[in-house]
Amino acid sequence: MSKKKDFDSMVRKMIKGSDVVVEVIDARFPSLSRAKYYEKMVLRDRSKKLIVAMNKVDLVPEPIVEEWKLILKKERIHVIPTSARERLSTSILRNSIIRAAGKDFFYITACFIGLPNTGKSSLINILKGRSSAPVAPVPGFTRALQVLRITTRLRIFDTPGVIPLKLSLADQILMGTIRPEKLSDYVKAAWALIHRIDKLNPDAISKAYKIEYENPPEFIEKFAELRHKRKKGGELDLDTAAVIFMSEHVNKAKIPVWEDPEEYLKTREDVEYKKF
Ligand SMILES: Nc1nc2c(ncn2[C@@H]2O[C@H](COP(=O)(O)OP(=O)(O)O)[C@@H](O)[C@H]2O)c(=O)[nH]1
Ligand SMILES: [Mg+2]
Repeated sequence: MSKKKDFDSMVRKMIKGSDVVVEVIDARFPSLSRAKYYEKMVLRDRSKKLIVAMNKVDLVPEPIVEEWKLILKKERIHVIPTSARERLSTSILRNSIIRAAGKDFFYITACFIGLPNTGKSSLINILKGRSSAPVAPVPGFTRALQVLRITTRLRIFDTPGVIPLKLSLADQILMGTIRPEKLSDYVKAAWALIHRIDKLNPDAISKAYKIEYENPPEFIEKFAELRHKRKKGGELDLDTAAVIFMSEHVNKAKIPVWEDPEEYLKTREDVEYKKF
């Protein structure tokens, strides 16, 4: 079986065994990072509750977070904006899980699902109170199934991230669901990422790096120069520059970029997340 199929069946099993499913999405990309296919699976089953933690709100201006919260509320999604990094609303999240399960349950089982790198393990670690779920800037680090006892009543499953089929390569790099070093053509991948970010927020890259550019190839060249990345012969080492640029985006969130709620409302379509 392929890795994706393994992950998919594991996630399905965990959803089946849980009373509450917490989907962790990235507050910068609330629509792109939703795994609607699993949301639907949870919402279809009346015995289960869905909570969406919109994590990494520290990376997005508050009014944007508020707009997204309203949009998702209208789509009947119960959203809790959180930041594992700044420990924002993590106790609200814990209480919501317990409340969602209802008072009929003494033991509550919850699972955390979502794309790689959205902060599932980080949030669980905070709920637990000490480091237990491995946290990694490396997407896909959480491999094996992990069950963690949060309180005597609450057990949580941490899951590896599962990537919807329809996500483009540019969106995967954008959201950090793949490791830049694993890509085959660094420079082309970096161009695709720059193009994607330019579409979302045209000034973000030039502001973050203080580099003016007309197009992605020009940016990577100037970035290589800025960072003194050269091959032995003296020519610019664009491959190294491209990997550094992508890694700084994925691991350090160096570029302030997010999905525009207004744009989403204009172009919204019901994206189907297919089974693998
Ligand atoms: N800025 C920011 N980074 C976060 C937040 N939560 C997690 N991260 C970072 O995102 C990366 C992935 O986190 P991890 O918990 O391993 O994600 P998982 O793959 O969903 O389990 C790590 O580098 C974390 O430090 C947050 O609220 N804000
Ligand atoms: Mg994890």
